[in-house]
Amino acid sequence: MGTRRDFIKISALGTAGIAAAGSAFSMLGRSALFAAGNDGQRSVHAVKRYPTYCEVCFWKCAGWTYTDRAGKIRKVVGNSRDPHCNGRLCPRGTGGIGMYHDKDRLKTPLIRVTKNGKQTFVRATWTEALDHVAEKMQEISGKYGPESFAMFNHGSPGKHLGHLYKAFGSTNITAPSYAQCRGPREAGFAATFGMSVGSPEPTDIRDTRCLVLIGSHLGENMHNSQVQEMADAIDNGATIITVDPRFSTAASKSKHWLPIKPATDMALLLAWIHVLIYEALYDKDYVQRYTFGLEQLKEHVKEMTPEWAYGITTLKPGQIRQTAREMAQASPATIVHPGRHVTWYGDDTQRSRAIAILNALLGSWGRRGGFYFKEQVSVPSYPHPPYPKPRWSWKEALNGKYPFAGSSVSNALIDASLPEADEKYRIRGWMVAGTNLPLTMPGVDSLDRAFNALEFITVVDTMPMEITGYADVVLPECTYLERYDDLRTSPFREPFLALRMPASEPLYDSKPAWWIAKELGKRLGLSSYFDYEDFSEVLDWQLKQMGSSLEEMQKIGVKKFPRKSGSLYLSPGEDFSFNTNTGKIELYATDFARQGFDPMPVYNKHPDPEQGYYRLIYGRTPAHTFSRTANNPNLTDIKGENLLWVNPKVAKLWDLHAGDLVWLKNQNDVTTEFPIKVRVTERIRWDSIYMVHGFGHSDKKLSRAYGKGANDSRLITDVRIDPLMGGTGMRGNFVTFLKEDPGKEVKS
Ligand SMILES: Nc1nc2c(c(=O)[nH]1)N[C@H]1C(S)=C(S)[C@@H](COP(=O)(O)OP(=O)(O)OC[C@H]3O[C@@H](n4cnc5c(=O)[nH]c(N)nc54)[C@H](O)[C@@H]3O)O[C@H]1N2
Ligand SMILES: Nc1nc2c(c(=O)[nH]1)N[C@H]1C(S)=C(S)[C@@H](COP(=O)(O)OP(=O)(O)OC[C@H]3O[C@@H](n4cnc5c(=O)[nH]c(N)nc54)[C@H](O)[C@@H]3O)O[C@H]1N2
Ligand code: SF4
Ligand SMILES: [Mo]
Repeated sequence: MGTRRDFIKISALGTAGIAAAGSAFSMLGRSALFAAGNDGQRSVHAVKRYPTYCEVCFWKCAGWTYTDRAGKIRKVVGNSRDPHCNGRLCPRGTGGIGMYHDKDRLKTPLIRVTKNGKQTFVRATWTEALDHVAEKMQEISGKYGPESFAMFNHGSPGKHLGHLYKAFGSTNITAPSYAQCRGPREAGFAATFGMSVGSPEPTDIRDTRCLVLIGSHLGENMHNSQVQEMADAIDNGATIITVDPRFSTAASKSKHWLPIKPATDMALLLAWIHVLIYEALYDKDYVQRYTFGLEQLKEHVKEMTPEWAYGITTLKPGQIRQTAREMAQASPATIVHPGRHVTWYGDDTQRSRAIAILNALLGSWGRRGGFYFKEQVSVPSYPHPPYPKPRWSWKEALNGKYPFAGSSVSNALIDASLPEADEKYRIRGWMVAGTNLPLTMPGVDSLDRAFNALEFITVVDTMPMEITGYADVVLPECTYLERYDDLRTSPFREPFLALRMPASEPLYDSKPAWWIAKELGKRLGLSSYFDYEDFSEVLDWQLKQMGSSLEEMQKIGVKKFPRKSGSLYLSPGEDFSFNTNTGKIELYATDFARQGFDPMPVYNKHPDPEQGYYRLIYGRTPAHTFSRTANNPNLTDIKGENLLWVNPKVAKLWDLHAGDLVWLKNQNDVTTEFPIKVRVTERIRWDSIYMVHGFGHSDKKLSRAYGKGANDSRLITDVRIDPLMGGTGMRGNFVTFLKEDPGKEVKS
């Protein structure tokens, strides 16, 4: 059993720390870092630029980092060759330099110790910290095997540390971008088209004539090129249809806003399918040629008329019919957007299936203005010995649950870390890199219990975020502007590569993840997996295999490659075999049927709030990414806290006024730690309240974010798990208002 792990606020940093090691300079091999910028020389007189790609969100826009004469990073701008951004970064990308300049950054490695019965962190040298991590990894692996280690990651550091984990013998590597984000749509689209959606989504928005957004709030969700393409599509006269209980930015640009009752989207989708089939508006040639199961689907949605859906969604039947007709009119240049954060109500794979089916009926998959066939550059992997074969992985640990999980399920790995987990597949140690689990994972109870049960936790982060408070060892990574990382290769219309290189030496005593992985590898006897001094050697080797070089990429940042997989779209009458059991687009999902799941999506009623409670919904704001930017000095200037959107009717009932501070209590009596300011607005339905996710930080060391706004994650205690792929439905929670601080007695 692990020992109880107190949450340590890093502000309570022990003073008896060990002196920090010398600067990062010598250990990194500076010459390799600065060998080549624009002109190959680092001049103190010239302003210089270095290629990078953004880490503020996972659109990964490529840009240039500019340094001043003293070598200090001054600005980041977009790379005009890059299709992810077309030369323009979003506010978060531009504000990304705030991550580098933030004085609250993690500065040295930290080790948890107990002093006079109290747990605290002491500063450590890298040698001490890495020796300690490697020793614990060996000790725990000696008892339970390397598979007993799980890694939670998001973003670039996970690539390097994941390689270390696989070399060590564990494939229990997971990211919240699956089961807390896009997993259900990947499973739903794969079951339909035999292809998942992936990131960036292959939505051909620039040429679309009708874009349907179902809770997908582009414009607040700032996925760069998608937002730019949407703006162009609007200019070109495309019809936008937005389904959202809130009048989102996208809704304000829409011809039709459908203010749906939350949690009822499935009824709307089925009614739209009904209209397309029963009014014979679907693409007959495409459906006949490419799909399987139209007859079953027709029978299935027979009674699911707009009138039926009206009683569930509160949307007028005329509006449901009209919007279906407009979608059909514009087809195949119609996109029913798959959304991205789709873990809402626990039946999300089936909702995504309904969206996929609509696209199939409209003939938009593989068509201009619908979805294009994406392609990505395949980067050769740097030579290393084969990975050992683990005795078990997250798949076995699932024990038959979530048969359509195409990627590891973070929440299932947390469950596998609990004392009651099957001993055979129990997780004993974690490494967490680039994910702030206390604000990311719903159901904080399980997370707390896992923290207490684990024998060892290492956290690799750039900031003293909440997750670091649970670590035994904290390893400070330098920011993305100060390091090399893997080449960015993402599926797009054309294959592209982008390079990230350091524009400055790492500030303080921080290090890149590739170096951390390599140094741990050395201590674990895995040096043969890290056969290089500097990561730039790996990149150069890979680039040379592809007919480029590090030198070339340092000059251009982004390189385009010719498409090899054929056309972006299906050609008229083309024979095409989809990667499904039937070789067709499956309106009737044969795999789901085989495993005992509904082969066609079914509407199930979700619970409504009790009297006096409102559904908690949340989303994004253009200037922030989750919690990772909440303390960013450039971005807190734009927006420093989240607000609580309350409908005027509700505000009147509760005597709430704009600017009032309230606390929230959920259906399980869990309350927010900090108050949130009320915003009274007609832009939200009366049955829901809304806030932007990522605020309400509880770590005092985050000097700008501490106590600002409310943390939605804390209130998400009722988690509806998707039985097909394990996604955590987070929108079945209800809250009421408290005008007094519920923690007052405890605090005084
Ligand atoms: N309640 C609620 N929960 C959610 C969501 C929601 O909307 N509401 N959204 C869900 C979705 S869609 C997603 S994708 C996930 C996102 O979940 P996360 O990716 O976990 O999001 P963040 O909270 O931003 O955590 C990022 C962490 O990475 C650290 N970090 C930033 N840059 C670096 C770096 O370069 N190196 C290292 N080592 N660390 C770095 C930050 O300091 C921070 O601790 O959350 C999911 N969870
Ligand atoms: N600026 C910014 N942009 C981001 C991010 C960020 O942190 N900041 N994060 C990125 C990531 S990882 C992701 S996954 C995406 C997420 O972005 P999306 O996939 O667009 O967003 P969601 O969080 O799924 O949806 C939020 C919207 O759903 C609405 N909604 C709530 N309940 C319902 C309902 O029952 N039905 C319907 N139809 N709508 C409902 C909300 O009112 C809100 O407008 O954003 C990405 N882009
Ligand atoms: S969309 Fe914005 S935050 Fe995301 S990668 Fe691009 S510039 Fe960075
Ligand atoms: Mo996400």
